[in-house]
Amino acid sequence: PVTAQPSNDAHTLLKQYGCGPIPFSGTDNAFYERHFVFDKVLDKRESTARDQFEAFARSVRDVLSQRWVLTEQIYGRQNAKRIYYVSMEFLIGRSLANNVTNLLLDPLIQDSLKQKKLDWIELIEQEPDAGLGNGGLGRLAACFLDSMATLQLAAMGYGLRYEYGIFKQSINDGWQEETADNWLRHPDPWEVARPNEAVEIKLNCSFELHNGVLRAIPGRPSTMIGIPYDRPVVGYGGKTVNTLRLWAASAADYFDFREFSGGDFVGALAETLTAETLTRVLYPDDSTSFGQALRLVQEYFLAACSVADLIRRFRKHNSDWNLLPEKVAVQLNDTHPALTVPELMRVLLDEANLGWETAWDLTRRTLAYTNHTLLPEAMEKWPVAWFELMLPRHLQIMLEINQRHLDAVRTKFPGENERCTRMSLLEEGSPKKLRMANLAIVGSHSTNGVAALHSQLLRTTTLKDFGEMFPDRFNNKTNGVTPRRWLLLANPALARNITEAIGDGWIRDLDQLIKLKPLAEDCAFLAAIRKSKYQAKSEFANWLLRTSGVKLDPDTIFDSQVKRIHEYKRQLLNALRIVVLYNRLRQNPELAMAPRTFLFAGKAAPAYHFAKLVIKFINNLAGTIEGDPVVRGRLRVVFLPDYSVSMAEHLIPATEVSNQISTAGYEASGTSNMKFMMNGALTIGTRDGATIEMAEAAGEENFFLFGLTADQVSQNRTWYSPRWHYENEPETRAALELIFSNHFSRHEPNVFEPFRQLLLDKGDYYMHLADLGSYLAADQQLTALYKITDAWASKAVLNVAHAGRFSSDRTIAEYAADIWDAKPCPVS
Ligand code: T68
Repeated sequence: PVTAQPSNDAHTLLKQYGCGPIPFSGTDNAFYERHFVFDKVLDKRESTARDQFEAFARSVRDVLSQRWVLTEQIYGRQNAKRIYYVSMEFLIGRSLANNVTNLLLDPLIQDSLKQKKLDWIELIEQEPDAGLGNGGLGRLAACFLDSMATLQLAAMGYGLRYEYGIFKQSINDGWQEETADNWLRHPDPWEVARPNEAVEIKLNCSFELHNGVLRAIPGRPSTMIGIPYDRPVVGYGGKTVNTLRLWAASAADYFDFREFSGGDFVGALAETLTAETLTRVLYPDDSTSFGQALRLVQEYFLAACSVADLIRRFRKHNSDWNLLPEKVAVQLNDTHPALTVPELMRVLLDEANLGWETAWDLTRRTLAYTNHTLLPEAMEKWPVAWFELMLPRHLQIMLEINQRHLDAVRTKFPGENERCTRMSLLEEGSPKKLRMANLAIVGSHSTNGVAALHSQLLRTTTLKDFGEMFPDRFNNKTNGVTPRRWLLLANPALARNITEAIGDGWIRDLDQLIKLKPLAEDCAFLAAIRKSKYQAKSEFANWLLRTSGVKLDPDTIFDSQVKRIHEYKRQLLNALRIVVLYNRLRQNPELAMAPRTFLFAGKAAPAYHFAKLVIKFINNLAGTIEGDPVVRGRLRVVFLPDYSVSMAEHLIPATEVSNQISTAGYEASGTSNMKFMMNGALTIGTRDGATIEMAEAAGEENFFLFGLTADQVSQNRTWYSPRWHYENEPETRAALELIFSNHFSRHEPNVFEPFRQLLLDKGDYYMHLADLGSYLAADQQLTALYKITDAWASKAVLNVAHAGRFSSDRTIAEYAADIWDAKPCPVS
């Protein structure tokens, strides 16, 4: 008979295998070294820098794992109200340093690095940026995750696990080129695949890929599988570890096998291809809606996976469907996940078997919607025919929603047919389309804009009819950014100044920065602030030299504009300012002018030709100035390729002048403006988005505001004549003439002719020329102030002191109180 081993022999039994240098547990080696042996089956001496990063990140993940499990347990046990932030984009960047900071592991890590002779910088640079977003909207979602975890909310992010994030940008001969961002080439140490929690998503058609083009096959229903990949979101202090759940699409196995056994090999393969193609790549267009079918399927996939998952979790702890709005709040990040409305209705009607009235009431009270733009080209509209093909049940539900909605409109505004046409979810025309913004407003209890001006314009102009129909639904939540990543981590020198002066309470409560206010008159503190700025400039210059070979002079003013390239953001206006300054020096080489470095970075959507031409112009401007002995060393223009979260973490702390120069009324909020402010840059900008509120907080005397107001921009523009500026402002004219004379394009004559058309012939829609004069005047004041070093530093301190309001903790606290009705659920 087989006798069981006595249990104390288990140890002896295992011991014979413990033949290497790393014990299974219990020693210091078990923290880091074990990952080479046990995860990778690798001799540490053979490891690459990448292996070392993975092992280190795994060690940090080990530290947080049990709290991660505990967090979910506590939420379950307390049956806490869950917050779901649903977004097609999460622009996370790197996680290693951020997790170490939020876990308060810095001292331990420093020791461990020394002991193991590891270079921290080299280690963290092994991690690719998780670039799962285009710009502000995606980065906001990432800041919100940090704040929700820090504020101990039982929150979760839902998004897509794109295999390729935002494209990599390189510059060739001045032009933008795009390559794929294969960020998951190496195994990602943070993510945890949870195939056991996979969900099934059904479509009423199948797809085939033909030469890279997606073709729908009607009448052949298909099933996709959504597999969750979880990433930890560590709140500051490390108590709460929330989850970002990203869905990956794969083909349903059983469906494949059925096809295989039927002998339809090609059909089965196509099915596999399409399902997996679905989460392959992020759409690289910001502020436009391109209306591609694959994008709509992505959006539905996100909505359907997330609804299935949150309903399963809700049902685990609650049997009464009526509790849904008390236990669940879903925030839709723009209209991209708006199909959550009909999907939740479908579940409540067809799976929970509730009646329409109940289902509708629960849906509306559970969902809330954030709008991020007033640009008409960004408003999503999808052909009705696509829903007929793919999602007929959802179409039926949306048509029923529309009918009831229009009945209500007619009751409130009898006889106003035009109003009904405008407010309908359906846009007549060919093809007939569904308006996702209207769906999101009607299907939720809250619609918010992202800065005071934006919210007001939404309610009174773009969504006026809805503002009148549902006045209580509209509200404002001014954006914010996380001070952990954007100050504590990115700018250690300034963070140290602040902590030495007022303690470290600001890290969780950014309003405490106001305690710095009296120090704006303290010479010693001003000197310290100047010193930390110089240090950040030097570090940025070193980083740039090391990573790209470009050399910067930290004794020049660092003046930055970093953001997606878009006409309304007016990078071209900034370039015109530089051409004017250049002309001044050419005409008068003796002119006293503070030496300056103008930094630009940002990506253009691959199909946005005008934006790409602006990049080309900035690069040619940089080259021409570099080659001109009259201005060399005094003016410098640098376009930094491939802007990313990580680049921003280096550049923002080093910046002294922040350019926020959109045409007033067009930038919903802006968020880099806030990061610059908390890092002690002074802002030169228009009265747009959240910049208005920043200037209000700090006092306009500490800002360099210029240009037309949103009111002036929006009134009928017949008064505006760009030609008038060309004919009557000598500097404007000289700058344009210089461009049109091919001074910046000697080898590519007339390449910048489209600027003439845009600025002079086609009416200059974004009013560059209207604001150029006042921009230059503000610029003059700014450089005059720069010479008085204490006065400059004093304004910088006042800016930092009043940046507290722009913490995403404040924003999230407002969402929690006003929209979600959610309280903290501490994990102790
Ligand atoms: C930005 N929007 C706003 N959109 O432009 C910016 N759009 O003012 C604001 O601060 C920020 O949102 C956060 O509220 C975007 O970034 C997109 O990226 C986008 C992506 C896909 C489709 C449309």
